[in-house]
Amino acid sequence: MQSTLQKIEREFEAALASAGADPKVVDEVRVRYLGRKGEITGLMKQLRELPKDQRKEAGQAINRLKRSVQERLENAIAAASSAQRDAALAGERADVTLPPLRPWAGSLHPVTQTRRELERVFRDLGFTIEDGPEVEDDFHNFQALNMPPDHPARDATDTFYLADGNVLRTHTSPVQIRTMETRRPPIKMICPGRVYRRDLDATHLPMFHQLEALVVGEAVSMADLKGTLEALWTGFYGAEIRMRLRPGYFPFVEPGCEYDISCRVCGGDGCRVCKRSGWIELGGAGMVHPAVFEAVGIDPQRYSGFAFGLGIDRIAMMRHGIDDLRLLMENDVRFLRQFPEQP
Ligand code: FA5
Repeated sequence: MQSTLQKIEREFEAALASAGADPKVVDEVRVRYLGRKGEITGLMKQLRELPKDQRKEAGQAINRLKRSVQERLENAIAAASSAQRDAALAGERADVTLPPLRPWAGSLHPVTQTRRELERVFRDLGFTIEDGPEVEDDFHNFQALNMPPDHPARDATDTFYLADGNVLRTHTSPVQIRTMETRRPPIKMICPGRVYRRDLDATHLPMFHQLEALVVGEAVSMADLKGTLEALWTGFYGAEIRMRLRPGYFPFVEPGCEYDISCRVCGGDGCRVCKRSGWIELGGAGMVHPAVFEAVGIDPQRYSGFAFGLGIDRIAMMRHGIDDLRLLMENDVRFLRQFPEQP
């Protein structure tokens, strides 16, 4: 029996040594020696076959071997699992010198960027910024702007009518009326905002953005209008920009005009963007019509004023070289990420 025990012990030691630090193999060794059908467990069963006088001594020897094997297995299992944990931790070690992943920060919509830039120029010129409702009544959107119900100019803008007779405002000009109803001259204000028309193609949106400017005071003249427009566009685009006025008709101004700036793409020589003319049309303008002053109770004998409007989306389009306005309202982030200017 003694030599059998020595042989098992030697084999166990060899098996444990070759298991190394692999917890799975160490456990296989445990099963082979101490499992239900293991070699040391089997020795206990063989005790019964020994002569009675040898059983006690052999039993004690087997138990000694069993305890020693158990102890060495526990140590080996602990060492193997701590080696495994160390290896896992080494694999997960963070390199604190690596640059951090930058989260993608949102940015302002190109129309908002353009609106804010325009507002900055107007603030520098001393204008206040006003607001008005997008659902407007007929009086403010049309009548007070010298467009009575049968006026043909109403057909020029395709209007969204609401069931209660109100409209989605077709321009920002009604804010001129609302401002003059509540404030007396001198007035020097702008109103940027959303407007709506039944339009949709590459240069026309059903919802777009306009900016209205109104200046009212004593002896305000057409020269003031031209000077203000020049200050605005050179402030916005730079000193090399040239501007011109052309006659134009809007019922709420007299005289009325449209204004162009020299094409920024070709510098005025003529190209595809300006349709070979060298000029880009930006909006309408003119001297406030006496009928408008009368509608809001301002004396047209004493006061005069000018107003102009512009399309913010069209300016954003030119500024960023966008060839289809519809891209601006689709809100596809792949498009918007190309204009990453931060607030
Ligand atoms: C007007 O709306 C006048 N209220 C402007 C005005 C104000 C004239 C004060 C005189 C005094 P108009 O319909 O031309 O004018 O529009 C002004 C600008 O809005 C246009 O030059 C263009 O840049 C822009 N615009 C017009 N329709 C659309 C549209 N569907 N989508 C995008 N931009 C548009």
